[in-house]
Amino acid sequence: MSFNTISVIGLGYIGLPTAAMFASCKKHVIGVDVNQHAVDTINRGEIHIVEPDLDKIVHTAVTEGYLKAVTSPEPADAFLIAVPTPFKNNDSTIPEPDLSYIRKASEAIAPVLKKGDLVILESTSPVGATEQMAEWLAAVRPDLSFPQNAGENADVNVAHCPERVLPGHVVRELVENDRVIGGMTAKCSARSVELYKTFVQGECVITNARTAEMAKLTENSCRDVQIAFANELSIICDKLDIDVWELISLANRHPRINILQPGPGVGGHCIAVDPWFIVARTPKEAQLIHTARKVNDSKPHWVIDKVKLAVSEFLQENPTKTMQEVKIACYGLAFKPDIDDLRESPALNITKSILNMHAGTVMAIEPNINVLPDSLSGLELVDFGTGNRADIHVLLVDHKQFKSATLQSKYLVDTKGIW
Ligand code: SAJ
Repeated sequence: MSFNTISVIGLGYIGLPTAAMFASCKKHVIGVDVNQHAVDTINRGEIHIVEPDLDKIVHTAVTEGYLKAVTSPEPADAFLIAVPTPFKNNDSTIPEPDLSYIRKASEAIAPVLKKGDLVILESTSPVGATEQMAEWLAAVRPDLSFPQNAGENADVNVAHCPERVLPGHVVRELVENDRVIGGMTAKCSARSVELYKTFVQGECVITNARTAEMAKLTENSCRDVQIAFANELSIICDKLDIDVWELISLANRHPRINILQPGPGVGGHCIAVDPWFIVARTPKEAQLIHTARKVNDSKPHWVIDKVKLAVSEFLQENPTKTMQEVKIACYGLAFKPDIDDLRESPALNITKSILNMHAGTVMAIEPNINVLPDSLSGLELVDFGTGNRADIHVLLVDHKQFKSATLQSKYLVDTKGIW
């Protein structure tokens, strides 16, 4: 049976591009989101997120009638769940995954499920979440059979197929990346491959649901551990008066060494979050992964201490100046270079801390945004030339505009090593 109508639950950074890709292949796509503003925006043929090339694809899909957005699920042949999996809001030292969005989404689609449907969990999830989702579906629909009880004969097939696309390159990577397909049975996997082959040109590699869940967590934990290694090196080198950037470029000349780049900390929704899903599940065993998280989370504090030191050195060497007269410029607010995404950004958090602790003027230079978020009231958004006239300079993101500029100052905290 082919897939004529596909429903995507959660129209955010992953769900919307995925829905748009299916629609661009002339599939009828029903996007579902609880956010009325997002639904209205999409139905006008516009987008509510920033992702290169996505606006045109969504506009065409909506205009041609292949994509529509709604707030409550309608029948379809396949359902892809792409909702957030944040942390639970408790005081635990190890943050625990919150599956309530997945639960709500599965309980919302359950009433419209029919025999032959496929349900795919795309959200990054702790090991066991797909089996849990199948239980939630079965609890609402005792009249249908599911893989956990009926195996290959299930009425509804269930799989985990994690998204692995890089923000800023989503449209290309959705098509080109290999896809891990973790069906609860072989038939669930085969049906999922058939679905993704609508637009995926990469290889669809089959495994089981638990391994697929762990594969996604492993990829992001691997990157987190590697960045932690670079961040720890930068702190060691600072103490030993060695240029960490030169050191890494020398070490990387070894044919089997590829050290990543230090920075102000690790941001975004993925690398700084997903390793906790492993640590929360296996706290005794996940020692290295846990330590890497702590190393990366502590890097912003180290940067702030460096800024404090630069301010006190400046005041010592300029005794006529008062603290109120010292101007600090922070270069970059986004969570990584050449994007406008400020969510979970170490650069933003460091700038906020500097703003809170410093009595004088704090300026931000962020070429990718025009308006500052409300939480930064008191901060001045200025151009590069104005920032240049500050007393203390804090480079937080290696945006291309900063890389092509030069800045020389005795009072420079350069977390990306470009000046
Ligand atoms: N960073 C460094 N040093 C580096 C590389 C990155 O400090 O050498 C920092 C960045 O500045 C940023 C953070 O790490 O703050 C994360 O950036 P990123 O580019 O490594 O990753 P994300 O969060 O944009 O996307 C990741 C990707 N995962 C991997 O590369 C293994 C992407 O493929 C995933 O789909 C995405 O997470 C996700 O959704 O899980």
